[in-house]
This record gives sequence, structure tokens and C-alpha cells, in this order.
Amino acid sequence: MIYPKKELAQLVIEYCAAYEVVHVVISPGSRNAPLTIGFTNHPQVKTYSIVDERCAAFFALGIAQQTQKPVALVCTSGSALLNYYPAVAEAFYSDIPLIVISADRPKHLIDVGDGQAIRQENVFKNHSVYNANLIEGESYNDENAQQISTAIQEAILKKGPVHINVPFDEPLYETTDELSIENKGLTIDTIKKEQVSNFEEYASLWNNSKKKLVIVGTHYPNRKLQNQLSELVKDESVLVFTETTSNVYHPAFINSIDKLIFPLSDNDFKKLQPDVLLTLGGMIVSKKIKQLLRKHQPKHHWHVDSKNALDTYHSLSHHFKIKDTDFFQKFLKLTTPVKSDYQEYGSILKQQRKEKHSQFLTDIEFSDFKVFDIVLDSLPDNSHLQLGNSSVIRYSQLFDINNSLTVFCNRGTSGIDGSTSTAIGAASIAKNQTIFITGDVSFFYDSNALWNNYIKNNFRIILINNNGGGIFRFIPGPSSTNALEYFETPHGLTAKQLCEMYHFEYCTAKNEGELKEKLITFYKAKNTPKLLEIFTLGTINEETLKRYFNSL
Ligand SMILES: Cc1ncc(C[n+]2csc(CCOP(=O)(O)OP(=O)(O)O)c2C)c(N)n1
Repeated sequence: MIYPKKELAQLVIEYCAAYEVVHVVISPGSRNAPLTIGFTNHPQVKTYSIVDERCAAFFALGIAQQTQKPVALVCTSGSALLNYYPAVAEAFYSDIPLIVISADRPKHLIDVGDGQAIRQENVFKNHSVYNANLIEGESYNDENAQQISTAIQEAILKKGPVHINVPFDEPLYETTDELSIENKGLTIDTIKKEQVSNFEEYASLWNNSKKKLVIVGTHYPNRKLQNQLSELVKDESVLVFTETTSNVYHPAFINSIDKLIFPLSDNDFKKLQPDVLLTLGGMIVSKKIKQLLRKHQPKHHWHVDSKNALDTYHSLSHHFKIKDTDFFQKFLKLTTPVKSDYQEYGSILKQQRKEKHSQFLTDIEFSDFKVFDIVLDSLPDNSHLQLGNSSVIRYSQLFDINNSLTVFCNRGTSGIDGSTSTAIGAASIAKNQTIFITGDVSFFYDSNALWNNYIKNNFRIILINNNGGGIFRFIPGPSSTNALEYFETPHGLTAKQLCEMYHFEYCTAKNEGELKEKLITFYKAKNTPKLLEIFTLGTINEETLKRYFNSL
């Protein structure tokens, strides 16, 4: 076996292995040579080499999003580390475990005019769940061992990003065939489950309320939760709102929140205003529901999550600090059905919107709206869908999506800077075919994502090119200025040359007929990944979407 001679590198690597960190994404550099040598020679670890640190970090995030286990990142000193920041922030707000391991110069070489040296300690302080600043030294050090162990445990327990800064002095490339540190093999503490003592009190409130709204945010697919929510919705005083990224389905759930609530006046919404609002999962995409519930607050808002409780609706009254499935396991036993027309009101609205939606589609021009209707309908069963920000995720919320799909989007920070890299990372680990739908600005922004040796041949990108950030035509504001181009940023670019350069099969569609024809073979097996670029016009998109909402 080959090991780095530096004991500090051995320590970091052996702890990662002890905690079963399987995937390690490495970006090139010299200062991190001891870590690169060690990880690439470790039999338990699968290493990846990705040059651009921003892409590397989002790729790692995609793997961690799918495995729900921490993925490690390794980079050299200097600005390399700072390029991880967008993905670190996304991981922080999306509860995804990442272990950032940065090589550094020893303390006495910082701020003295040495090259590639910046202040690395605690750079992610505001968006991380732990920071370990290791101490440079030749031999085993208890404090370093404790710091590394705690950092990895925290990433797992708190489901978030941690940073381990590892200073190395030269020489950096020396190896040894014996592990000189003792692997302490610490075990992970089990999560201390909070004892929720007053379940009965909350159940009593629940059982005495006629209007109970459950909102599920971003959630990893979970059959148990799906069954529990299906049980809950048997009670006619319960309405369940879900989003495309909630990954739970039931005919009685309201899966297009915006479509349902958009046409409601403030007075109409009062009928939906809940007595009890129960929320679970991560971020909510629908802006409208946040606005309306902040204005018409529930009497009680309870959030269920083993980690966080965000006061999204400015009315949080209780945090059940427990896993949602554990919560429902206890809570369901205490609930009794209540006579109410609350759910029925929601169902009637849902049915009305469904009919208007179908009617609207019978006679519209080729536009982003039409593209979503055709593309979402074409997705193969059981495929894994990754969505870009921002109008892509918003359009997808207006349609019924095939229940067999799993759907993800970087909604932690809603950035456009790493969606492609995340999708490629997720695809590298997903069992089923991954399809990524993106807008053009996001796609060109993260085009270095394609500089990646791990892209599966069955990976598919659907690029909706409306020549700029279409979202800025819909939101109120940009069009009323004389600087729309600074928001929309039209560019006239296409993905053709990028596809040539990165060996993607490239095809295009400019109208409904072409799109339907291209989709017939698009998902079929091929010896390269494929990209379908669909061209639409911003002006028509804008007009169509406005007409849609007016038609509801
Ligand atoms: C890193 C980052 N920079 C800027 C933004 C602001 N922003 C949100 S959406 C968007 C444009 C996205 O355009 P595109 O990818 O073409 O998608 P479309 O809106 O046309 O669907 C921008 C610039 C952001 N979310 N993240």
C-alpha cells in the first residue's frame, strides 16, 4: 500500500474511511498532494478528478443529495477553496452533508508574501455546521484527531457542510508503505431523539380544528412518509399541499399550489386560511403561498424536522424536533377525523383549475409553456429529474408530473451557478436515467460542468433557450425599467459548439412538430450523452404565461 508520509494527511484520510465516506472529489494542486496521494490509493474510496472547484463542489453535492451521505471535497490552497462557496451555501440551506478538506500553508506562511496563500481558516463560518482548523506538525496529535472526528460527525448529524483546513509544510510528495498513525476508529454518536412529551396536547388542538393545512417542502423520496400522508388526508379537515420537489403523491394532494391559489382574492383565500399549519421538508418554491400565509396567518404553525424550524410564514409556534416519519408514527395514532368541508373546497378548486388548464393548452403558440407540457409528458417512467432555476422549476410546478419520477432542484440558495454540475453528480450515482431541464443562462453559466469525465451516456439535457433569463419578463419590475437587457441578458448563444467540444450528441427543436419528433428517440440508449436545445421566443413566452394565469 502507498500512504502519504504526512501523518496529518493519513489522519484525515483514515477518519474519512472510518466514517464510511466513499466518494471523494479532488481538484488539482500541489499543496493537497498528500491528500490526493492518500485518497487515490485508498481501497475503500472512489475518487473523482474535477478541475473547476465550483463544478467539483456542485458535483459532490449532487452525489450527496442522492446518497444522503457525506461526500468529501479536496482542493489546494488559495482561491481554489473559495470556489467551493456557492455549493457550500447550497448544502447549508438544503441540509446536504459535505466535507470540505482544504490544504493550506502552515500559519507562519500566511500574509507574509507567499504565493497562493489566503486566510483559509473559517472561511465558510456563516454557512457551515463545523470548522476544524488543524495544526501543522510532524507527528500524531490528539487535538487534530478530535477535530477531524467531530467535523465528520457534525456533517452527518447536522446534515450540512463542514470545513477541515489542513496545513502542510513541504515536502509534499513523500510516500511510505506503512500507515504510521493509529486509526482510533471512533464511532458516530447516535442522534439524540428529542422526547416530545406533550404530543397529546397538540393532537387535541389538531382534533378540535376544522381547517388543517399540511405543506411539504423539498423532500427526498420517502415511501413511508407518502403512506403516512395518504393516511392523514383521509380526514376531510386536512388539506395537503405539495411541490414538484416534495416527491410525495396522492390524488387528494394539491400538487400545483400556485395554479390553485393564484386566482384567489384575499377574501377567497380566507376560506383556505388554516387553523393549524403543519409543515415539513425543506424550502418552498411558491412565493404566493408565502405571501398569502404571512398575510393570513394560521392560529398555529408547527414545523416537523430533526434539525431546523424556519419561520417561513412568520407564525411559527412549535418545532417538533424529530424526523417527520417518526412524528407521524406517533401523531397519527392520536388523531381523529373531523367533519369539515375544508378538503372538499380544495378539491373543487383543483378540479376547476385542471379543466381550465387543459382548455388553455388546446390553442396556444409554441412557447415555454407548451414546451413544458410536451417535455414533462415525454419523460420515461421512473426517470430521475433535475431542474434548473428559476422559471424551469416554476413552470414545472404548474403541471401534473408523472408519479414515478423523482425530482430535485437546488432550492437552498436558488442559484443558477451549479445546477448542471449537480445534475451530473446526481446522475453519476442515480440508478435510473437522469434528465436535466435547464434555462439557457443557467446552462451557459455552468458550462464547465461538462468538463467532467464521469458523465453517463444515458444522461440527457433539455435546454430551453429563450435567449436570456425568461424569469425577468414575468416578475413585476424589470419590464417597467429602461434596463431590461441588464436583467434578461440576451446573448444569441447556442450550445452547438459546447456539445461538439464535450462530445454530446446535439439536436434542436424550433416548433411543436420538431420537438415531438426529436423526443421520440431522445431518451433511447446511445454511446454518448445527448442535449436537446429548444428555441422559444421571450415575447411569446411572456404573453402566453400571462394569458394562462388570466385564464384560470
Ligand atoms: C448565481 C446566481 N446569479 C444570479 C441569479 C439571479 N437569477 C435568477 S434566475 C436568472 C436567469 C435564469 O435564466 P435561464 O437560466 O435562462 O432560465 P429562464 O428564466 O429563462 O428559465 C438569474 C440571473 C441566481 N439565481 N443565481
